[in-house]
Amino acid sequence: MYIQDDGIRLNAKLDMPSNYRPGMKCPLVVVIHGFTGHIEEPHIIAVSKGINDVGFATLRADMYGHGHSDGEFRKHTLYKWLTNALTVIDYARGLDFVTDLYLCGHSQGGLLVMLAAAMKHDVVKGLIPLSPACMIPEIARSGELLGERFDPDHIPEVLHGWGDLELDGNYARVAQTIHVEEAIDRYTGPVLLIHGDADEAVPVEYGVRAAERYANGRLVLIPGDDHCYDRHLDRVVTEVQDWLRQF
Ligand code: FER
Repeated sequence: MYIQDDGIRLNAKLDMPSNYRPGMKCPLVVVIHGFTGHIEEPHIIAVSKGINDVGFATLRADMYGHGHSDGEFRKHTLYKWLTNALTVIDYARGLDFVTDLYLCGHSQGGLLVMLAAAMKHDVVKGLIPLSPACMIPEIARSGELLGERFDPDHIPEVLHGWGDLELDGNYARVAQTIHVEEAIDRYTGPVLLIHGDADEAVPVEYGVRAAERYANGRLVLIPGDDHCYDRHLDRVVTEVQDWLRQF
């Protein structure tokens, strides 16, 4: 199905709890993928399915320029993703069976849900950033994205890196304006932050620092695991399930 966001179609999948019966009401978790990711990645599916198995619906959505949503990859920015996320959250809140709303996101999607939770702190019951890419704003300001250096005060029209990836320079201009600490301070609800301590894409220190700054944060480190949990995905799913069971 598609969720319309001002003319941009966002590809989304709604999955009901495994024990769902018609007429039942239940909480829902919005689940967002990372940079270059999409809603059918193994770690996104596994986490979503695990959430369904403890009685929560999930709404997975491809953000602008990713998966089967509209928009060009190279033109995506965190602002476009943020307005997408606000639209998806409002869509979820409008579903008649939904009680409480939670947000979960991986990597750039983890950063995104941290920003969205700050903006919607009055309606987001809980937040689950998975290996959140909290360093993006900071490294954009210092002039390094996609593993390549650039002049942060004279951002090129196009950023190149990581093989043949290309990003509009506006990606960096947008990222430079974002202040993660302010977003963290604006969300005081419960937070479960999970990070592999051998993450090759987002240094684990960023996850540790973010979790410690949250007023109500719980940090789970996955020993020896990488950015997409290739070694201990089951452990990640179990941690998410155990945390959600308290609600
Ligand atoms: C970068 C490092 C990490 C970057 C993006 C990411 C655009 C995001 C990673 C992810 O979401 O998995 O330099 O530049």
